[in-house]
Amino acid sequence: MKYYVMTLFPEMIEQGMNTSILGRAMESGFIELETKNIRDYTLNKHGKVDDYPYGGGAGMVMEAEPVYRCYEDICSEIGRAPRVIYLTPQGEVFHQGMAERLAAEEQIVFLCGHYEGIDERVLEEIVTDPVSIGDYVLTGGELPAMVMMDAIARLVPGVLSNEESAGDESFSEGLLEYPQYTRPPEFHGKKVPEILLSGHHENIRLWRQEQSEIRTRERRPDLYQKWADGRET
Ligand code: 6GU
Repeated sequence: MKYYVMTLFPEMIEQGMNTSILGRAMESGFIELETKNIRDYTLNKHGKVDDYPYGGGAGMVMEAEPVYRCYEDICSEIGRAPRVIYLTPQGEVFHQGMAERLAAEEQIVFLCGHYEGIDERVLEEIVTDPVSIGDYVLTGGELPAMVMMDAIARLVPGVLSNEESAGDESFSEGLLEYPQYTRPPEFHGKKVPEILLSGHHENIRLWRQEQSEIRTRERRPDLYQKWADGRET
């Protein structure tokens, strides 16, 4: 998987992606990352990337030309028109199923906006998927791009070890994950559920399944309903 990120803050992306499991995945070559500084694609000598909005109003709008030239550079590197994800609160809300589909792509281009957004005309030409990460407003698309890259990377074969593996977790079956415990057997007077110490694998499996269902019903009734509906059909 190769990620391209078009941004005015490439250091932010590179800093954020170099640690932990993602850093390791990049070192071992399962994930590649190339950031493109949109400012490098301006034609004016001051590197100006934004201007006042037509029609007035607060803030600045990112100009179409540098974004388009940046996009063309990436296209010529890849040799075809790639999938371009524009991070915007106006996009479809990101979810696990989307991460699973995107994990099958060879390259993904992320376009991060700032200020009051990007000139609509270039978005119309290059964006294939506008995506939001939830119903709240952030200052730019960099954090959302990193959220998506993290969620997608861990589904790319080789990125997680068997131990870290992506089977038993929240959402893999449409339910939240069951509670986990480690030593000591008692903490602040609270004991680890007896069944987990029993060594009876089938009973443990059933208990965890039940805990997942209870937890999902209580915390995410919307997910629970979907799961319950899917189980019937
Ligand atoms: Cl993708 N961008 C911004 N700026 N804010 C957001 C978002 C994206 N998703 C949720 N809030």
